[in-house]
Amino acid sequence: MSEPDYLSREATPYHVFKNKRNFLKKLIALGLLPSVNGFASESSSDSYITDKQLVTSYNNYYEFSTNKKMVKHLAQELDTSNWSLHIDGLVDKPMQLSMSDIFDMKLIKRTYKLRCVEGWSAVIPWQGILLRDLLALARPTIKHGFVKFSSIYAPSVMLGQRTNILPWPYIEGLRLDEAMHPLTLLATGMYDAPLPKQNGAPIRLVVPWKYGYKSIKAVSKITLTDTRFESSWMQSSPSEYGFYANVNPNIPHPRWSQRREVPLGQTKKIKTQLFNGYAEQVANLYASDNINRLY
Ligand SMILES: Nc1nc2c(c(=O)[nH]1)N[C@H]1C(S)=C(S)[C@@H](COP(=O)(O)O)O[C@H]1N2
Ligand SMILES: [Mo]
Repeated sequence: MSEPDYLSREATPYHVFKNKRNFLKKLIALGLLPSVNGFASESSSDSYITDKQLVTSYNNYYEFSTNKKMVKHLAQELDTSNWSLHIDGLVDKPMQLSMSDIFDMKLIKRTYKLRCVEGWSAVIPWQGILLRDLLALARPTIKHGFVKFSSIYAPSVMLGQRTNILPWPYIEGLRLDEAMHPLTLLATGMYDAPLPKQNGAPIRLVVPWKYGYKSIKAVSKITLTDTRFESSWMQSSPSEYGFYANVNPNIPHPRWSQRREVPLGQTKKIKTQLFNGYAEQVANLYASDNINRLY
């Protein structure tokens, strides 16, 4: 990935953002809007939801293009009807689920900040299911281990998959305890609507304390395993992208600092927080690890 141009063209001038923020604050005070929940230690000035228009038109989705603004046009070609999500590996009940099976599960809403390793972030209201609820259905036979996620492989429409910019399909992974954490979502929607194709329809992972590349789009397979494996980004750039990829302002990317980030739609950088602001909820996962080594 490359460091971005900090969104110069689509950035909202700061005074526009400020007025909007004050307006939202008034609505919240009047009880007309819920306050943003889900990120514990963000200051209230950062707790605003990013414009849907920005979140749906500035996308990383290398299967389609490395040009963030082209993705929303190209991604419409993917046929997401008749989707099946396979769960296999070290489980009692391997299964193949349709999207209607998923929609029969308990759907929840969560507003999370997504922090891309490139240095931008967005606050997004998601809908979806808890990954732990899905894994419980398949009944893992291991207590410790790893969960491997694969995106769909469809080079006839995913033109990026005809290039070797990344090994395909896009693979990501979590440790089993991270996958079972109650913050970890499989999202089927955003902004109270079905997930747009450019954002990973029909179903994508959302892990808010990790860099955005862990939040794999268009998931078609979930495999439980007792051995760690390499994600697509680890295979393509092992010195730049790790398995854990926890948001950590103290560990610079080899080519840029991770101390700050630009919220989409703003021009002013804000401080990047350890675990993207979710330390209170997730730090215990890493109690026995050196988090400044864990990457
Ligand atoms: N399959 C797949 N998933 C992916 C990517 C990708 O290229 N392919 N990019 C990742 C990166 S780098 C980021 S920052 C987020 C962006 O999600 P968004 O477009 O919904 O904001 O998706 C992640 N998931
Ligand atoms: Mo990213």
